[in-house]
Amino acid sequence: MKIVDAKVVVTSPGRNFVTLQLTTDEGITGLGDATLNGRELSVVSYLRDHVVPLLLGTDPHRIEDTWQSLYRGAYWRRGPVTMAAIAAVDVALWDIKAKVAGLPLYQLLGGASRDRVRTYGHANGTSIPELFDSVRALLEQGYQSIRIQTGVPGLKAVYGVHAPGAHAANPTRLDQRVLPAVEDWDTGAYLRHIPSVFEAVRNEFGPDLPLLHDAHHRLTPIQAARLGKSLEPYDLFWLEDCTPAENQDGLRLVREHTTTPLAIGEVFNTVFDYQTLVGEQLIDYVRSAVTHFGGVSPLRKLFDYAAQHQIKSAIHGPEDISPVGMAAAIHLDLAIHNFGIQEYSGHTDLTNEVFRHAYTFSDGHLHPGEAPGIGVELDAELAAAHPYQQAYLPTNRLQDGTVHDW
Ligand code: KDG
Ligand code: MG
Repeated sequence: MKIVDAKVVVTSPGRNFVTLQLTTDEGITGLGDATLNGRELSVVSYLRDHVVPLLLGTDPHRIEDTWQSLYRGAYWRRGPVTMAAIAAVDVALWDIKAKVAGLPLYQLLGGASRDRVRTYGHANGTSIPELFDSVRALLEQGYQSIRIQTGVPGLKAVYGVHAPGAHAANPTRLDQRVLPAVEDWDTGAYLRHIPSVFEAVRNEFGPDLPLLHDAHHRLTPIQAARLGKSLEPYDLFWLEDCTPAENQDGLRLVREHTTTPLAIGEVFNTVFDYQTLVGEQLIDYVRSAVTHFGGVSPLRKLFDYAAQHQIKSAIHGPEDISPVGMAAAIHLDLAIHNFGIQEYSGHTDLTNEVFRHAYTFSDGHLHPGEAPGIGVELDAELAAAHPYQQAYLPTNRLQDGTVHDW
């Protein structure tokens, strides 16, 4: 079997998605997600200009060999653009292999280790009453674990809670340019406010509901240690990205001071980013996405490494992972032993029409479905009717104007 065609499809049914579609000489197609939020076209070029010419004529069954040749052969290793491009190839090849076998991908990964995949959803509110309404809406949708993000008094916009007009999907327009929205930040105000939010949520929803929180890389290790400690009475499922993740050594200090479980890694793209964190058991959950970590093949290896240190999976699953990336994640979630939880925000109806998928959500859980492959079909016409729209993630500044981590 040979790869005879490789298309890179960019579509924006509400937000941008980049998809690689490989076709074999036997007419079998495979899809892979290469979406890198806010930097989408860099991955499109990497794939179209540098990877597609290497793939044409090769055997789609040689997944590991293709992965190694794209990773090692480029000489320039790692980084989000490279690893998103390689991820799309890896997932598209797994999709083809599983379709040839006539099996859903999870069967090729060892079969199901559980009946269904537990998820968490996002509750956001500028105020406590608004946050409670958001939690109630998620509970009605069936979610059984909930991430809590709130506004902070004195700040106009906080990660996960956007003031009207400040959302990433509605960036500020200046002349003809599209510019990122600029949000404001005050670490002291945040640290003083967040424990009272969790106290209020526990008082309202009781002790049993698993609660998560994402600090989005905004704290120093000592600030993160203080936050983890102050949240201990509220028994969090995890505190996520409490400090900029590339400073692996900083997590030792956080770990020494708090028993709040820690989740890290959505911006990581290789196992090397986790060496200290996993090797010294400084975290409890690894957060990388199939889409940004080079695909199913290397993420499976990371999870096996993490398992040796009693660390569980928690694949990144915001709206900017396409249904193709989400499907690949759900197959992996079902198959591995050390599954922790899957982030799941769902997609708009239009996105689900562009990417028709076999995976289903009910009762707070996902299942990948039984369709051969990853179980996603791309509607190319509908995708073409919604072309790329330039968009940026917001940026973040302290009140004196200094740029801060977003
Ligand atoms: O593109 C950036 C988003 O994926 C990120 O802000 C989402 O932190 C995130 C999360 O935990 O889902
Ligand atoms: Mg996050």
